[in-house]
Amino acid sequence: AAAPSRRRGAFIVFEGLDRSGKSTQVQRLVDALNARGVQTKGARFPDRTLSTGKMIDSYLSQKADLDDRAIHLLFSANRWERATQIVEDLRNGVTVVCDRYAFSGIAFSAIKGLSWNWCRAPDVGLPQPDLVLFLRVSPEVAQQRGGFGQERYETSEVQGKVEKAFTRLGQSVGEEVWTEIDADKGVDEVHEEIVRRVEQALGSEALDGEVKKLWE
Ligand code: FDM
Ligand code: MG
Repeated sequence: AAAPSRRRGAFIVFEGLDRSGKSTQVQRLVDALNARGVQTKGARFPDRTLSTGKMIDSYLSQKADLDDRAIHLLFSANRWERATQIVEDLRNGVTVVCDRYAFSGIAFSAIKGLSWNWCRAPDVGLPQPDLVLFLRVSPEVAQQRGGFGQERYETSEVQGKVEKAFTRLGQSVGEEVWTEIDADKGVDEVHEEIVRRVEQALGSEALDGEVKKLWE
């Protein structure tokens, strides 16, 4: 007799600009899902604890300079360092909620003038998210939430360009995966909206099948 089928976990990715509330919402979602018995783990990229993450951290904190292509490949390698673990968790029925992914990778590099295809290539074949929640915050609300920090990319010029790149990326994965959330609203309201969207994803037939590969 065939083994009883068990649904895999969902791979849920958050993307968004600085001050969009990503980290807060990732934590809220992980807690809410675990509280209702959906076994869930959080993840984030860049993962600064990995070996590639140390170099990325020096670059972001402006302690080191790196060629645009070199840092791009490090960000991608940082995801590949974790990819096997993510797939294993999903297969074991664990839902993974991730703060940033390959979409940030492409957006932040493409705005430097690197070609779209070149930027996408190293991430082709990574685990494909079942759902991407793009937290869209207006510049006015982001401003009210506090000023920029000291890291690279934390300027309104970069954030404006990255926002345009994200919009284009959403079109490349399709609206059944990419969902925009109005992140100007309060934390609780945004959380409720996210939970509604995640419930749909958790009910999807896709979780009866294998984890797909991104852009393949
Ligand atoms: N970032 C993040 C990239 O440039 N490429 C990537 O692949 C990823 C995942 O790193 F400015 C940028 C986006 C952001 C910076 O991210 C650090 P956090 O979320 O603030 O740690
Ligand atoms: Mg940051």
